Amino acid sequence: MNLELVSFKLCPFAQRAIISLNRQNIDFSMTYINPMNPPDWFKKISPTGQVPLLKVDDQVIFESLVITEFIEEIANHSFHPDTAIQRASNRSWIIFSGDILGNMFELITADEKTFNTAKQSLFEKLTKIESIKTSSTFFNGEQFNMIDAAFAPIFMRLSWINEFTDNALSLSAFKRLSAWSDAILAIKEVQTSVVDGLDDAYYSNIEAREGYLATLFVDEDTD
Ligand SMILES: N[C@@H](CCC(=O)N[C@@H](CS)C(=O)NCC(=O)O)C(=O)O
Repeated sequence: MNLELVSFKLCPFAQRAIISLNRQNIDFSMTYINPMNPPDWFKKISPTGQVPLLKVDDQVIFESLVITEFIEEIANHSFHPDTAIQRASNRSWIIFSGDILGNMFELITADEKTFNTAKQSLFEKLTKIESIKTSSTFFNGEQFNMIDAAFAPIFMRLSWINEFTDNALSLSAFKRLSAWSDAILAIKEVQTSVVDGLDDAYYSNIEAREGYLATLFVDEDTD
């Protein structure tokens, strides 16, 4: 089976699939396209115009949750919990985490007022997750699962934003989420799921959007 993942370099949804593929030791090729000028072949095969897309031989699947579920199904062992109810609950929280990424897209582009609204919405969601997160290392226990891969891009971007600013989105009030974030960001497949220098690209991307967040950057040139 030939797998080709199509994405933008900065796409957090694709990062979930990259982590899952690497964690499962599944061979795939990566094709990055320019979000500002997607090629015609992409427009032809993408029903939504969004990435990630996974080309599987001559078929195309889309939606990161579906792609990561597919990866689970073709892998030799599962990084999803054993029971149907736990798997369903994980999927619910994975979909919820997509809304967190929505808040984060807003945060990086917004003026001060919208930034504060998006931050409040983000922190309300984090509070809900903090309240259901147990003291285990990862979401379901001591094993890194698919749901941990889904949250990895969120924690990675939050940690970058906190580095670029004086902890504008600090997780310190969330003890369990902070420990969970540390555990996820220490995983090799998470660290290698982005191209080198993506933190600098993220910095430049936020700077170029000239929103309120860029004004919070501490005066340190990352170039
Ligand atoms: N629900 C989708 C969201 C994917 C998504 O929002 N992708 C962004 C890039 S990270 C995108 O393609 N944006 C371009 C657009 O919406 O036109 C998933 O989980 O795969």
